[in-house]
Amino acid sequence: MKLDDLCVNTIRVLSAECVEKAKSGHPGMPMGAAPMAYVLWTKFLKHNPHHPAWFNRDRFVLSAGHGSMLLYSLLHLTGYDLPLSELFNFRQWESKTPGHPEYGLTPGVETTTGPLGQGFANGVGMAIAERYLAATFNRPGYEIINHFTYAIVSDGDLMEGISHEAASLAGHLRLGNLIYLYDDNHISIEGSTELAFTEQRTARFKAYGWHVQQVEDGNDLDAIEKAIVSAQKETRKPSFIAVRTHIGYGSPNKQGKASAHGEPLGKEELTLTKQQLGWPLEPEFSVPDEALKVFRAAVEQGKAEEGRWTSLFDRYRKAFPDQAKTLDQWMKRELPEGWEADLPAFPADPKGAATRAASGNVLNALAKRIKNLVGGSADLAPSNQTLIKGEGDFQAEQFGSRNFRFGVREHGMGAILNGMALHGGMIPYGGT
Ligand SMILES: Cc1ncc(C[n+]2csc(CCOP(=O)(O)OP(=O)(O)O)c2C)c(N)n1
Repeated sequence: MKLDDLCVNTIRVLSAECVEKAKSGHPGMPMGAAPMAYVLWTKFLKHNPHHPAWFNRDRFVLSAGHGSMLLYSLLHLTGYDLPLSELFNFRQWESKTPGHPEYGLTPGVETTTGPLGQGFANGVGMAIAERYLAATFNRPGYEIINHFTYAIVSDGDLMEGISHEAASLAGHLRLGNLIYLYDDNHISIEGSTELAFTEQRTARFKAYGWHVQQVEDGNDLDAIEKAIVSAQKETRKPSFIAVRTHIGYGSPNKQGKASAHGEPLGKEELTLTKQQLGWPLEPEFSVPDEALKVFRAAVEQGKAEEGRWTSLFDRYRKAFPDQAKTLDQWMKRELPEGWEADLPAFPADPKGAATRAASGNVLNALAKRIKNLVGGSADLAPSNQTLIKGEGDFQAEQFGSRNFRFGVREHGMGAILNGMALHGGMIPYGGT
């Protein structure tokens, strides 16, 4: 077996075996999306498995959170603190491998996903945070903030309205640092997407202003790689790469069927799958050394990447001490000294003040001192007083401005704000 195929099949079989052991879970999505995940995680993703919180890492969101075994396999294989023993505990109480990925519980999980569409919009928030921080802190020769946000999104993600709102705003803002891979497998729980989801997805994303590509064969690693390279080159549009995959790839009787979606393959079918993929039946949970070596290269690469960044940041610190101090503070989620000094007091008076007016006053008093307090409203700013006075609008090519115009997209706004907060470096707010 070619080394690349060995690596991809390692993800497939390990994921299916852990679902089988748990007697519940979703094997199909990891098996179909394994090739794109392999290419992304071994050839592109900038991350440090031994220091998952490195600030300038690429962010990766598995928006289709039910496919969590895909993420856990990747985290384990690339060297995060997620040993095989945790994978054996998949879906067990108090394990680090719950049915859907949970932020704060498992190293390397950037956001909690499972409610379809949320991760899609969280990723847009992460990309916004990156653009804001880059515009605020980067200086010629000192690109200290410059990472991508990637996600794998599914049919369910694209059906949910929240992703429509977030996609529309991402296109408007020209978030060129956002790259989404669409697991285009034509299947959801009830069966074929023909039942309820027949619009042209690629045309829809083009209309949103995204850079759209299609990979016809989800097992074509070169085509996936080329598509990601050209997505990275398109810096003025978010990228949508529709990758035609097959749910449950490798399973002779379940591939391409809804039955591969949300239940274990079954002992017999797992055996047949291993045979079809040319995988040894024993031992279970085997990770071939050659494959592990490919994945674990991430540890040294990550260390080197972060090392280069740290020395750049050290030089930045010398050249721009004030900015560096501020960024340090923002990264640590600390508030500046005296942040509360200008807070207004509202003496009791019989008539009272409108709460939105009081809110606007407080917000502006805080915003004067807390420069990473940013946000806006879903088209209601004149009424709910969410604008920061004297600041411009955050728009494409004006990424350093603090007033956000979310448009009439409340649901998207909520998840985008969460993504900005999760990214770190910003204190976002939103009003409706
Ligand atoms: C907001 C929301 N609604 C419903 C569900 C339940 N659910 C989980 S997966 C799924 C369908 C998934 O289809 P798809 O996204 O195409 O995933 P695949 O079948 O390819 O694994 C549904 C409806 C959910 N997780 N989130």
